[in-house]
Amino acid sequence: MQEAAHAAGGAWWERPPFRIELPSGRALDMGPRPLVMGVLNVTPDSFSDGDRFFTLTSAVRQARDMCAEGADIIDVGGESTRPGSDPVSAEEEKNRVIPVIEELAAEMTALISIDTQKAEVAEAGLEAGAEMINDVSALRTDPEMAPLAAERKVPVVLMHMQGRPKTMQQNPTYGEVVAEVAAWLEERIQHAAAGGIDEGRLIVDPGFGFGKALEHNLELLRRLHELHRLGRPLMVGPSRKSMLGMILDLPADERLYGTLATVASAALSGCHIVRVHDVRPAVEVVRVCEAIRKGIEYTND
Ligand code: 9MG
Repeated sequence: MQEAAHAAGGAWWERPPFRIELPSGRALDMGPRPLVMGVLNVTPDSFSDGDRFFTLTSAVRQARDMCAEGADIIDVGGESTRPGSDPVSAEEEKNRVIPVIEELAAEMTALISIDTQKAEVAEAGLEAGAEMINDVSALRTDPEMAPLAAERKVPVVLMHMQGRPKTMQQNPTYGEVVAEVAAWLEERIQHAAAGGIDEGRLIVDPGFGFGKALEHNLELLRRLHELHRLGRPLMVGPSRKSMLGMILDLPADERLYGTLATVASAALSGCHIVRVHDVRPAVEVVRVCEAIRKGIEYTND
């Protein structure tokens, strides 16, 4: 009965369980509750005063804080994907993220994810200790990404984006946004599988804010459970995004409460991973959502 409900798009509160084994022997266990992924942007506008050591120590400190607050995964990225942003070279991206990943891998129990669209950066990240790839281009930017992920047998996040970061917010257009995002993600799943990646290692993400107007983001969030039909774990990254700024008329650093409303909605819709800047509040929201979903006996999962 439950399976039939998922096949039909799922009852909105259900979360189909998934477990992805990692080459290290660990596993991403996405059954009991949504995992919380902390955002670690190692970009000039996030820490740097021009001094690489300052950036490294600040980034490592922030990652430690996020782990202490309960992050399950730290997503380390060295290239901004904000609307209007320009790409950076693989060399520069590696210079930013690899020293950070090396430090974190030596001391951290949280899983490290590398947020990049470039196989060269992903490979260096995996060598440095990352165990997961978050590719916002869903393997479209670099043809070497699929063979790398296939060979390394790591989980890969395939995120939906209409257009490219430089221009994606200029005039996003959809007929039926949920159906189109689902069909696009299905095509990327097939592409990844054809490239040799085990389907069981794929995670899908509707890509809030990536080539979407406010109405598209809201509809995707409201109908998130329908993406369970894809048969893969669902990740979301609504944290501090402009959709919240549009609703609340607040700058990015004042969108915490708005972010938490979206985290609660996604958690109650059965999503598997929430990508956030503010880890502790998200961990608390997720725990309360689980208590609502399952009852008090499950709150310590
Ligand atoms: C890197 N990055 C920024 N926003 C994101 C989102 O919504 N999802 C994923 N997977 N990555 C994101």
